[in-house]
Order: sequence, then C-alpha cells, then structure tokens
Amino acid sequence: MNNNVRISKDNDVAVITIDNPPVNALSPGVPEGISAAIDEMNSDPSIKAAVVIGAGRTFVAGADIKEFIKMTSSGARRATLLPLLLHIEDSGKPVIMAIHGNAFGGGLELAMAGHYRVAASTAQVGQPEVNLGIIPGAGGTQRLPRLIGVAKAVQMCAEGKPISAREAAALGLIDRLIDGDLLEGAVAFAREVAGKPAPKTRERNEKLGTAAENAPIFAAARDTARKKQRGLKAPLVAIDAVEAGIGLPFDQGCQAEAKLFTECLFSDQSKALIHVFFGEREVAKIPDVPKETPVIPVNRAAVVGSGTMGGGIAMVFANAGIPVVLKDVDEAALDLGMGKIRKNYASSVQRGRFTQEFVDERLRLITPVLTYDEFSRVDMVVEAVFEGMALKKTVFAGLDRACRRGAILASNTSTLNIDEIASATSRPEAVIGTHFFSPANVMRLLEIVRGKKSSKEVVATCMQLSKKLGKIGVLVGNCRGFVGNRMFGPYRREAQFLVEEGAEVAAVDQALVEFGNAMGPLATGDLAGLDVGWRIRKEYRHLEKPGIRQPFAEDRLCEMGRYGQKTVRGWYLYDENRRASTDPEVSALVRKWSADAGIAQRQISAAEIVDRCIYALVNEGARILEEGYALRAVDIDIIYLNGYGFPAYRGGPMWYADTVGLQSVYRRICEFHQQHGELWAPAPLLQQLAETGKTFAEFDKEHVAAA
Ligand code: 3H9
Repeated sequence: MNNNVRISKDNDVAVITIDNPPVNALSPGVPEGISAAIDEMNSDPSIKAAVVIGAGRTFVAGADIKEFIKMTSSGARRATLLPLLLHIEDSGKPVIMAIHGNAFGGGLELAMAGHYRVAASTAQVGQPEVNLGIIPGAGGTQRLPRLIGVAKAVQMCAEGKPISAREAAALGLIDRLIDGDLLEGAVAFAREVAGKPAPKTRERNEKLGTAAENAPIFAAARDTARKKQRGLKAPLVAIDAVEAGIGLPFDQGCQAEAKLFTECLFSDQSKALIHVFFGEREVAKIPDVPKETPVIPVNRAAVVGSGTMGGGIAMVFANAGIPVVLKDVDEAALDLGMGKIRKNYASSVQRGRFTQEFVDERLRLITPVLTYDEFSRVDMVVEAVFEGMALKKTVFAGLDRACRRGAILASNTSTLNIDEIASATSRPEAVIGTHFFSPANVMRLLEIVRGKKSSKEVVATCMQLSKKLGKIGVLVGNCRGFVGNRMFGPYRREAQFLVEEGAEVAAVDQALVEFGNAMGPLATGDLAGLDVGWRIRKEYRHLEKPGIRQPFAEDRLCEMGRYGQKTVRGWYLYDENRRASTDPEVSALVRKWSADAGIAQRQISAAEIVDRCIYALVNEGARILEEGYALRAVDIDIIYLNGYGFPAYRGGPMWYADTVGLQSVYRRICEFHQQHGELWAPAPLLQQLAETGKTFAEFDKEHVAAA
C-alpha cells in the first residue's frame, strides 16, 4: 500500500486512513493510494463498506498547494482529482467519509464523492479556494449545490469561509454528527448503511432549482462579491462555475469548472495569493530562533495606558482568554478608557460578531487599576502611553521595579528606539517592541521589534503569542518607523508631492483605490489624524538633509487646524457621518502654495500616481531588506497586506514589483530620480537585483539558504 494511505479491517468494514502530515493534503501519491484502497476493499468479499478517515489532526486540508506552484512555474498540467472522485462514487460498496479537523477544498470535494459523511461536531468544512485566487477544481462547484442547494453553495464557493460541522449537518452536507470516538461512530454508521443502495452525490439533482429561481441568487452573489471582495476575480469565476453547471449534465459541468479552475490557477492573482498563503506561515520562522526555543508562558498580562491603543490591546488579550490589568494615571482617564472598551464590545454584539455572554466574560478579564501593585503577578506588560521618549523611559523604569524577573516588558511604540527604551531598565533582554495597529482589536498585524539585547526566549514568546492573540506577528528590526511606517513615509510623501504638482486630491486617492488599496493615502492621513505626522516631522526636522524637497501641504493644513476627520476638515470635508467630500478650498490653497514655491503644474495620469506611490514603497522596502531590518521580502509583503490595506491579490509591494519585473521598476525609479532628485535614489539592492535579472523572491530563497 502507498506510504500515505493505508487500509485496515474492522471486521466487515474497511478503514482507509490518509496519513500525509501535517494536514493530509492530497499530494502526489495520496489520490492514487485512496484509489487503490477502494479497489482493494471492493475486491474483498468479506468487506461490506469502507470508512475514509484522516490520521493526525485533520481530515484533508485540500490539494497540495505546493504542487500548484510547481505547475504554474513549469507550465506542466497534472492529473486532476476528478477520476478518483468518480471512482469512489461508483464504488459498489458504500464509502463513508469520517471528518475531523478540516475538510477544506479538495478535502471537501473528496468527502462529497463519498456516499455519506459523518463528522466530529468540532470539525469545519469549506471551499476556501478563492482565498488562493482559484476556484474548487474537483467538482466542488457541482457537487456542493446538489447537497446544500444553490444559494448556500454559491456563498461557500465565492466567499471561501468555512462552516461548522453543525451547520453542515443542518444543511444536509453531513449525514451524522458523532460524539465520542469518530472512527467507532463511522464504522457503526457504515454497518447501518451497508447493503442499502448508496446515494451518488452527482445524481442528486433535486436541490438544483430552476434557471428562473437561481437567477436572482447569482445576481445577488455577484453584487456581494464585487463589493466585499473588490478586485478579486476568483469569487466571480466561482459563481460562473456553479451557474455553468446548473442545467448541464454533471460531467460537462465538471469540464466547465476545470477550464475555469485552470484559468484562475495561471493568473497573477492566484500566484500572488499563494505567495501570501506561504508567506503568512514563513514569517513565523526566524533563522536564529529555532522552533525549540523555550517560551515564557503568558497567563496574565498588563497594559499601561488606557487610551485608544491601550484599550484595544487589553481587548486583544481578553479576547484570547488572558486576564489583563489595565493601568492609567487617574480615575477619569481609566473611566474613559473602560467606557471605550465597553462601547467597542457593545458594537461588536450589535453587529453579531460576539454574543453578549462572550463579551461579559471578556469584560470580566479586564481589571482597571491605578497602581503597579498587580504588576508583580503578570507575565507580560505592554506599554501604550503617549509617544514620547522621556515618558516611555519613566514608565519602563517603573516597570523594572514593579515586575517580576522573567516577565516580558513590551512597548507599543510606533517610532521610538527600543534600545533606548530598554536602557531605562536593568533588564534590556526582557524588552521588546510590540507594535499593534489601530484599531488594535481589529487589525491583524503585529510588528515585533527586536532590540539589540532582546532575548531569543522573548522573541520566540512574542511570535508564538501573536498567533494566540489572533494576530500575524512579523519580526522587524529597530529602525525609525520600523518596517511598515518607515515605508509609509515615502509613500505618503509622494501622494503629497503629486498634489503639489497638480493632481487633484481625490484623483490621487482614487488611483490607489483602483489599484486595490483599501483607502487612498490622503484619506488615510485624514483618518489617522494629519497632526500625528506633523508632530513627528517637527520632532525630527533637525535630521532632514538641507536642500532636499519636502512636502509642505499637510503641514500647512495642520497649521490651519485641519487635522482630518477629527476636526471634520483635512484633505477632505466630513459630514456628521464621517462621509468625505472634496473641498475646493484645499485645491485652491494647494495651487497657491505650489505657485509660491515655484512648482510647475501639470496633468498627472493615474498610472503615474500609482508608480510614484507604490515604487516609493518598493524602493524603501529594498533598503530595509538590504539593511536587514526585515528578514525577507515576503515579511514586508505580509506587513503591508495586514497593516496597510495593500490588496492581497497583488501579493504585497515586493511581490508586485517582482510581477512587474524589477528591471522595469528600477528603470522607472531612475526616471523619478532624474526628475525629482535625491529622494528617489534607487536602493542599491534593487539595482543589483535588476541588473542580475533576479527577483525579491529569489533574494529570499538565497538569503534563507545562507542563514
Ligand atoms: C484545493 O484544494 C483545490 C481543489 O479544489 C482541488 C483542485 C484540483 N497544501 O496553516 P498551518 C501546510 S486548494 C500544502 O500552519 P494550522 C502549511 O504551509 C487548497 N501545504 O496549520 C504549514 O506548513 P509549514 C484548499 C499545506 O493548524 C503546515 O501545513 N485548502 C496545505 O494553523 C501547517 O499549516 C486550503 O486552502 C495545503 N493544502 O491550519 C486550506 N495546508 O509548517 C489551506 C496547510 O511548513 N490550509 N499546509 O509552515 C489551511 O487553511 C490551514 O493550513 C489549516 C490548518 C486550517 C488546514
């Protein structure tokens, strides 16, 4: 028998076990193994039925995604799963799929080819392919509507979100939920159905509905996909695939699906999203901090500062079930902070994200305090006070006195030097940056800033903790702005320059929204508060090289008290619902300021806007990479996708540059260098990669191999 699939007997029931760790993906050899096992049980007269089950933590997490990379990079087509699935469905004896963990993608397609499905109630099933820029490619868009009806099938294939086994059972996708031992329950079920006619999913047409009934379902699904998954092609293609199958015989539906699947697989969007899938897992790997590094158990936490960030961070700990003390300097500040937390939770209940019971439990985990008394009992503190070095140092000196040895002392600073903060303590090895993004309880990104002396245990703990907190932790070095904000500076600088050179405010934002960004750079400034950057610029002005062009428009807007949304005026005007409208006064002012500064006005295309802003990210990203402040180009991509609204289907700024071609990117940056001067000096690493015909992805591979 195949190494990854084995067959055993439980008296008259065959047990076919898929054992391809870690997630039983359908890698080459596994489908063949299942097929051979089906043949073996069919040819054994003592066997009446078969149970297919996964070894280890899950049923089957889908096709092997690594194989897709091999296919698209070599252009080679590989065998599809369809013949195996027909083979199972045509088996003379019933095949029962026993699901625990996940049946995702090809895993669910495999399960649907069985005659029955039983599941542990903790299991999840789904067709998440759209998250990889593809669609189900082994009959998922054809079998799923036959089991659960068109509306729900379209939703699952287009949105890619899994459902619980309980919901699947209610929909008719799972035939029985099994409490207790899954295999035992599945074998008992197999005996109940053995000898009875086995239903083939592909022949169950009764839930398919008519064209007239389905038309509004497809129209509504397309509408939702265009709004909620803006720019992503796969959801629309998934809907097309389901629609194509209705009214066609099953095998022709599968052929239509296979064609659409292949088109998606070879698209740039799919390549980018697969890069993101592996990238999100890659960032957890730190070359000099091996998996075995001991971690510090974080069972109790503390947050200093109950402002917007501090309150959000306290919620993050509470949401993960970790009790947290939240400290502020006086009762009024603390009441305000706790009030905001309650309001946030109430709105989550209103939106159906959390139940009231869950929220009550979480609130019980947050203890507001005014002193450091409780701090001797916590394993980790996150400081989230006002962004100023002197204050941070005072807080850290206090933490040094209050916390037990071995506790992690983290700062949520977004710009300040972690080593300097650490110098205020007697234990710099315990100090690290944990840069949450606002709103902290929502945004997935956590930049973990490694100080010169941060210990490996502290790094490993924060990386592991990020997953428990529902975040994606990316390790970055201690430079000004770290990775995300350091790149964001040049990006927003270019947005301002473009306006100063003649582009309309809305045109700059629109070009980047059409590129796929969640928001334009100027609207983002208004949301965050233009005064934040203004204050930082004032603090660092003495570091600017003289004679180098600096944007001025935002500083002038701030001087006029136009801080953005909070003052209902910034780049835009805001109504009471925070809806933005363009402000002719801003256009006129910028034109005047630009004329005074002697900046020539011209028509600027959307393509130039995108190149200027996005290549500013890429150029700075290349410098960061070269200087070692990010471990890999993919780390930068993951930061941008999870913290800055960069479109996942473009893979992140560095992947996007690879897709465009580094030679073209480099040439364009050289043009900007000539036109706009020193700020556009190309990063040496970019130049080197472009000149040697390499990509950032190749740089990553060589770099990891060398580490
Ligand atoms: C598909 O099925 C298309 C079909 O229609 C068929 C068409 C013909 N392949 O996430 P984790 C690796 S498309 C290869 O950390 P967790 C992962 O890289 C597929 N590798 O664990 C990691 O490796 P490493 C549709 C895979 O417990 C390790 O397994 N299916 C695959 O947090 C552990 O993963 C999906 O999109 C795979 N399919 O989460 C599901 N899956 O340790 C994708 C995982 O070296 N997978 N790996 O870094 C998931 O969503 C999560 O992995 C899962 C487990 C929820 C299963």
